[in-house]
Amino acid sequence: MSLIAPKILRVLFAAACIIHWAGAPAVAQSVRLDPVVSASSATWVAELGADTWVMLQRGFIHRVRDEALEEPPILTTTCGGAGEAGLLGLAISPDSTCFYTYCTPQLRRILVARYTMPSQGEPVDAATEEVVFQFPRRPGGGNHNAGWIAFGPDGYLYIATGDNGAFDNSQDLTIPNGKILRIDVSRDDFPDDPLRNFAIPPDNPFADAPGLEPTIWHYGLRNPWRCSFDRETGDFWITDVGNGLREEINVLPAGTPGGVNFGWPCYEGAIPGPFGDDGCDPGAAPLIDFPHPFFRAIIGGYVYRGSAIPHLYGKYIFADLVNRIFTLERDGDSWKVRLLMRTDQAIYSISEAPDGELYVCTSFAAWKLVPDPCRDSISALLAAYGACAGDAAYNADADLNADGCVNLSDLAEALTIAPCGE
Ligand SMILES: [Ca+2]
Ligand SMILES: [Ca+2]
Ligand SMILES: [Ca+2]
Repeated sequence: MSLIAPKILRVLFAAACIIHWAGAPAVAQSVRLDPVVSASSATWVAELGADTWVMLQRGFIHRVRDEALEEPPILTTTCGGAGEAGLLGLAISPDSTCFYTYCTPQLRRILVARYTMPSQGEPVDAATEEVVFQFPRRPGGGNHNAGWIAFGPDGYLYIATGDNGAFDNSQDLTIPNGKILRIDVSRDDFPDDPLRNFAIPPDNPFADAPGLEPTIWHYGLRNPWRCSFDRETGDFWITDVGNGLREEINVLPAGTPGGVNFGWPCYEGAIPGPFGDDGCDPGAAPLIDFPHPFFRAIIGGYVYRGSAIPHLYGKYIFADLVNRIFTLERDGDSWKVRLLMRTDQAIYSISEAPDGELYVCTSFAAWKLVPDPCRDSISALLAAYGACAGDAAYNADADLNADGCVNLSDLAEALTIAPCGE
């Protein structure tokens, strides 16, 4: 992997301004991706106090130091991989005393492991690793491993698993593959089973169903690679990567009971699945689905609850693998999708900082989504160009040198605003 100077990356990723405005208050409208670190195949960025961690698919977690991956890694695991396998998910416990990883050892198993949180600046003590849940990958190929894990508002650990390339797994309620799982990591209901070290929440839909997999919360998913809880409302956003026709976004209002069937493989998005839909449980229709080839693989994100980019507040931010980030917002009874920006690297993952700001992992770097005041200033300047005080088009916010007219001298001022002037 070549190290690309952050400044060059910044130019490569100059964001598209999505809304032109004139005479509007100075509210951040434009965004860009600010480089955090060059890193190939990063799958997650986590912020822990003053530390930033970047998790790599090939099995490592590094701290970021001076805009580089600090060596050695703070954690080296034996379950790195490539393609859709490897170290895929990371969750911090609500009390920040430990963290959890999701990975695919030798492509034979799915492993959720727990580690004690290190002190700031210290490496992870690998000897603290504990198996939380380990179960077989199903035969079918190396793909569709999903891998998102997070604690829900109810304190339970949610685990998104894929169908492992064998479609029928998703409707098979005796196995944990192709599902959203939900477990209580504070207790062990299986003292005789070293591969199940958790308890079953009593309201899991199959908690007491003989022969069925009690960890299942929802099912009928193909490859729910990235999901999230809205930190303000508790709504549960689940994206499912499609087969060859549709990419889908689902949302469940907070408090929705378990047992939702998302339809795969009877349905791919809102249309019949690869074997048709005869005799299928209609299940839950997606909130929205996107056809191929307009979309390639959906990368689920978050409802933005940060403060740096006010106009994104409350909008769901998500991506397509092939180079675009979008917003989704409610518009009366329907939902409106807008292009937020394009990138020139594949987008792998979006993660959320404790303050609600968002990180984005692409093929060769990790980034933070930030406002772009330079682009906002230039947009305002163009809209008011040539206007002087008293003219209808005049905008004092665009008159950056406050001489009463918006002209080239203001452009010179605008170019001193970060990041234009860097
Ligand atoms: Ca056990
Ligand atoms: Ca579905
Ligand atoms: Ca001026």
